[in-house]
Amino acid sequence: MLERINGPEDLKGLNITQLQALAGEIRDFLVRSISETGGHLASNLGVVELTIALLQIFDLTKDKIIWDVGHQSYIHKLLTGRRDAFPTLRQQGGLSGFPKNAESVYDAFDTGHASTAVSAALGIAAARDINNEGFSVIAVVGDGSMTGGLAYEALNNAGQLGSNLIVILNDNGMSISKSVGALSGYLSNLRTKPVYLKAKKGVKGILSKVPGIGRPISGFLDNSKKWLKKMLVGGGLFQNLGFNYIGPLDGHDLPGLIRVLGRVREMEGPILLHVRTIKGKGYALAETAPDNFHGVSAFNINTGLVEPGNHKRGFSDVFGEALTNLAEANEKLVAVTAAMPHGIGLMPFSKAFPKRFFDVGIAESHAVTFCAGLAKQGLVPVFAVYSTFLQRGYDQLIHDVCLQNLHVVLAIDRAGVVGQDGETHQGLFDISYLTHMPNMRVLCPRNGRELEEMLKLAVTDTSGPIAIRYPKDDPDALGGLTHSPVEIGKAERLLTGATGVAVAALGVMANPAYEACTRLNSEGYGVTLYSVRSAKPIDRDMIKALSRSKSVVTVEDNAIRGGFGERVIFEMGLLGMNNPPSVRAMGFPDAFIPHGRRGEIMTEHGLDAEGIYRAVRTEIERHGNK
Ligand SMILES: Cc1ncc(C[n+]2csc(CCOP(=O)(O)OP(=O)(O)O)c2C)c(N)n1
Repeated sequence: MLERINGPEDLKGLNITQLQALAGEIRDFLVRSISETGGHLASNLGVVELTIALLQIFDLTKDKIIWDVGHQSYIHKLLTGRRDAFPTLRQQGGLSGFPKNAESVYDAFDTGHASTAVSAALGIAAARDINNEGFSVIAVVGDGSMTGGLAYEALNNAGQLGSNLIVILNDNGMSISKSVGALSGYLSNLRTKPVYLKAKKGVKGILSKVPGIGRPISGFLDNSKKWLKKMLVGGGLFQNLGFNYIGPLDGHDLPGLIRVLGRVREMEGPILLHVRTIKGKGYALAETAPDNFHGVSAFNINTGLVEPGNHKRGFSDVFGEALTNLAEANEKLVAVTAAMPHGIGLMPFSKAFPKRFFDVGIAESHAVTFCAGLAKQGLVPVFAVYSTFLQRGYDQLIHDVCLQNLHVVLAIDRAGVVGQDGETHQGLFDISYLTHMPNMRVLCPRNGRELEEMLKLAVTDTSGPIAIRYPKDDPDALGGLTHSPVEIGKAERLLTGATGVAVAALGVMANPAYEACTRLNSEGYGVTLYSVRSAKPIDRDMIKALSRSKSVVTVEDNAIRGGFGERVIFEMGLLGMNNPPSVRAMGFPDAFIPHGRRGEIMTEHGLDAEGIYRAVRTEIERHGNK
């Protein structure tokens, strides 16, 4: 049946039995397809029925569904004409793993970061009202994403505006790991509570108190009192925010979902439909270990094991082990994550020091200010966070951390190109958004050993905030090459050549740059290479030395705008020289970088050894250095 679905209109004629069979086919398809390409499996297996029901009831030529985070939008993609593209999922030029306007008219809003859907949906609904248009707007939000403050700002505003808006809370009790916090406790109470309405006089009575509920609801109540009565119990939090709470509903009961959504479509005002789902539903291995199947590399369907070669020890592992070791000797050291204990490498720490470990939920802004509070009282908080998600903490870093010069340590993982998650997840802006903050220091290790040293420095140097940024890459690159002890504000000169062309490469970019420059030097050129470990403070001796060259090549895995290269140009400019060197800044252009493998993207932008070799050689040919 799946092969006959080429757009949402093809679903409309199917009866319940056919739709249920389709759900089974979709699960088979997803498991098979994702086992080959990798991707977000468990979240999608949980929303098969919900997606079918949504596409059955709503008219996507006008109605808008906004998938929070968007990692669970695979079925939506599958049923809106993109089935054949699944073998290309998350590959360069292929199907994106997240909703993309540019990919399909059925993708109403681009997402990737958590907790944005209600805000976006409310904005769309408010515009619809001003424009006198008529369509439904549905935000589908997971319980994990409901731990993000932005979601509550939106609920609060929605309750006030009273616009027609449907929020579907997809509650599987899981974020990537188990959902955390008091709100998750609240939801789990709602979820497990037997649902009766004995105490309430009548559903109509309740609804009539909710502003914006009109005739259509009364009509359907007469027909469906029984099930609705059951579902209107509880949800006090959402009711108090001005939402009409309905649920909890079994998210795998397709007829039930279709029936309720059909009614909900006719209701007025903000509605919160609470749907219980099972993450990983239908694939036993994912049901029992949904966290392992949240985002997976290619795996063996029978064993669930990742294909050999797909799991390598990374910087996150080095960080996690090093931090745990440091915490043995320093009882003030505490670790903070915003819902990413596995990905960020904090599992060993959380087991060794459960009392000094905080998972604050998907709440990066809060995490930063929480760390400021911890630091204020003399603890040494290490907030381990992906570069892209720390963007959420920009103001908190300035206002709560840097302004008071608090000793907060940021361990910024997934810096640079992340790869297959695409635009929303690339860590290409951290150098730009951190280095202009007064008091902030930013270190960039070239390999795992430098990361260990930097971490030790960062937790012991109490003079202010300090960030260490590292990518999803091999921490053992150029393992044989020894390095001098790391110093804050100092670069390391790896190669010394004639004064013509000098290369300054930031963090891990020093590895391909080293390969490129040793090749050039073996060809008889004399290129100087700096491994730049400190993006801020920048090494002024290095700047002076660079300024004596004819040409400087900077290499970074950050956006060039506001990045390291721009900084080198600026610092050399400050020296006020008559004949400053020309500068070629290599890095990422002023554009969003789509998904693909990290290596492929680096190559495409000339940021591998070959690309750097060619760029430096061009400079040599232009300026002479033989
Ligand atoms: C701001 C932000 N922080 C962290 C993440 C990483 N992340 C992706 S999905 C996810 C868990 C989402 O849980 P939930 O919303 O319940 O969806 P589920 O996968 O359980 O369906 C997290 C933490 C993110 N996408 N955005």
